[in-house]
Amino acid sequence: MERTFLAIKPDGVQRKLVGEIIRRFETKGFTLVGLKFLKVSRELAEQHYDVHKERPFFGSLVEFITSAPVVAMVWEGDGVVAAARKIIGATNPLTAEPGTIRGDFGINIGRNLIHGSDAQETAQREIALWFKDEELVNWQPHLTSWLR
Ligand code: 3AN
Repeated sequence: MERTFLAIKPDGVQRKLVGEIIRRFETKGFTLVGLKFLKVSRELAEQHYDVHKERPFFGSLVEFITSAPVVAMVWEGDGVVAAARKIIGATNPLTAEPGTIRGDFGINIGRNLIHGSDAQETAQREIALWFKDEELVNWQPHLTSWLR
């Protein structure tokens, strides 16, 4: 079953948007299989954002993600990687569509509330980086047959 990695960034936690953000994935019908609240180490931040290490904003990105706690999550469901990116919206909250998380709650590209894996391979890499196997729960909600 397809899985994606999502992280509510420090701004989402500070602004008390954790419940609102989780609600959007829950009510859409995806299944939560991993969840933790943590202060990110510099090492984890640098590994997570490795693809951006040559970009001018890499330093501030690492500073920001390590500055305060985040909510790390793994969600499961058919097509969850692409669907979560749609629910999240475009990278720049100013141009993200209304109705998306970033479109509804953000104005600043450096404070865009949530991270979501951009492809299935990235999701596998990020899930393995953030979660141990035993921290992920293999389960199916009983209401599955009403959704699919
Ligand atoms: P997304 O999070 O939509 O996949 P990426 O992967 O292009 O976007 O960028 C990763 C993170 O880097 C973004 N979530 C954002 O916080 C930050 N970022 C991207 N572009 C910029 C930029 N031009 N200035 C500052 N921060 C940026």
